[in-house]
Amino acid sequence: MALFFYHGHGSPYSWRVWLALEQLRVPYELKVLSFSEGDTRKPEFVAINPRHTVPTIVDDGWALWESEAILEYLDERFASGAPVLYPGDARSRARVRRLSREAQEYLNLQGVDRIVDEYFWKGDAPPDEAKLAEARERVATELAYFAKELRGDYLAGSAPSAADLVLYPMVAYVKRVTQRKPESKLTELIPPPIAAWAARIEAMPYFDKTFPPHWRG
Ligand SMILES: N[C@@H](CCC(=O)N[C@@H](CS)C(=O)NCC(=O)O)C(=O)O
Repeated sequence: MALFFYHGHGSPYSWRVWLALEQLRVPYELKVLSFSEGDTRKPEFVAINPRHTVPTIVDDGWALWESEAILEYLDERFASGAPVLYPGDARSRARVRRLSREAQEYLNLQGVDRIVDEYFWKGDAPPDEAKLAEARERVATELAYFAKELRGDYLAGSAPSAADLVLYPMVAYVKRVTQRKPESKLTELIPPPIAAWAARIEAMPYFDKTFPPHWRG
């Protein structure tokens, strides 16, 4: 039976799993859910995932949600030979988990998410400049931190690890916010090593099809 991948365009959580499926060359059937149509809340999807979130996978009839759990599962189930997304010995693998958590906790939740909230989720109210400045500072600090964590082309060596796939959509959001709100000048916060790292991920042969279609243009 096929592996079904339930995805929502623009979800950073779901994007990381799509990149992982491609990197691991897992055969899958893509099921795109529309947030605006409320697809995640429809009974047929809630029956699969009671938390009604993407990403969700259904592998041979078995459902799994939570992006980081999915990344670990995919690596254990589909990487042939050695792990790909969590490579190396116990310490290297723990480091990938640490970096993934740090990207989520500090860059995303304390930085990018707060900026997105200020600009896009307040209706007609203007962004709170103090909150923006604080979140901007966090984004700058975290991007500089991750630049120092590069080990060769990627965070864990010569191929993207789970940590790279978790981090990438956040950097894409930094670019997307700047595209929609040029006054934010967020891309100025991306240090050259992270810009070059992002360009390497964007050059992956599978990257283009994972790019949110509504972000183009
Ligand atoms: N912790 C979850 C977060 C997933 C999540 O929040 N997904 C959002 C999109 S970014 C979603 O599916 N929201 C739809 C809903 O809650 O109905 C993960 O890592 O997978």
